[in-house]
Amino acid sequence: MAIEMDFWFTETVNDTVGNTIKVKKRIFSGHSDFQKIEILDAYHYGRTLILEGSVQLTEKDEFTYHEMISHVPLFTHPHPEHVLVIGGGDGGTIREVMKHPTVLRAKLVEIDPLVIEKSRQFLPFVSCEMDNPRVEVIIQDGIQYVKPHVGVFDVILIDSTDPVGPGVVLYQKKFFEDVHKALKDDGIMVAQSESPFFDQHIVRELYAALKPLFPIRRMYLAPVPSYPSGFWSFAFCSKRYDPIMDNRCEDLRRLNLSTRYYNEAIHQAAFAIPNFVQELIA
Ligand code: AG3
Repeated sequence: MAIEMDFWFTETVNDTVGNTIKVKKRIFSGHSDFQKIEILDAYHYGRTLILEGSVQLTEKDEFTYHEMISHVPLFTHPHPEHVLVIGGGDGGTIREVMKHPTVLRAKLVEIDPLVIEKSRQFLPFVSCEMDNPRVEVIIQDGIQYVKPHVGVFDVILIDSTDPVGPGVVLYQKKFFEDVHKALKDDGIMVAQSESPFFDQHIVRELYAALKPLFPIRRMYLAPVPSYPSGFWSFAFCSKRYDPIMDNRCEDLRRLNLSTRYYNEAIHQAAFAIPNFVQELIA
């Protein structure tokens, strides 16, 4: 008789800390040209996507991350039409972008085709809008993709992994210069910016790199329980519009979007930053 062993997955956060979840079933495990990809079915979190040992999303809590990376900039820009998502091959960010009727065209540029393929196959709750006719999925290195573009996007969302493996270059100054150039004169960029508890050097360096480029820079926060510390940050960078003064909350009320985390009060409150985090980004 086979012995059922308990199966726990641990994300190694650092040398002395880990995040552990109990797994019901392994759905997929494989290596692409870029990284190790795992999809697990966990008891508490449901379907879980893991890249290079780091949890990228879970069925249970992906909504906070994907709603916040998308709606905060899209409800700040007065009329976002052309949106670029770099990374995010699972489709969760694009799903939220598609809730905006002003968006005519959204491009999803993901370097790893296997992430897209497996998300379509096993994570329909995030990949569900990839076939929307307003979405164009492009398999390419985001760095190379943005380079030739000048002044074409209203909003660019950087839905990257941690700065390891293929994600490293997405934190470098040269890349942000190219992103800045690819935006229109009133464009907005948001980049996921890691945990202010665990990734302090990354947060510090990232915000320092953004400083000379964008006149308006603000950090905002959201809880993502399955990520290290459960306390996640995003870098809001803008050429003209301020997320607190210029938001379109009337439209949010009018559109009656189905969001589970994001709302008018959260839009404002997310920009309240604790003192120890302010020190990191000063
Ligand atoms: N991208 C950011 C995930 C960072 C998680 N880090 C970690 N677990 N150490 C998420 C992509 C979802 N579309």
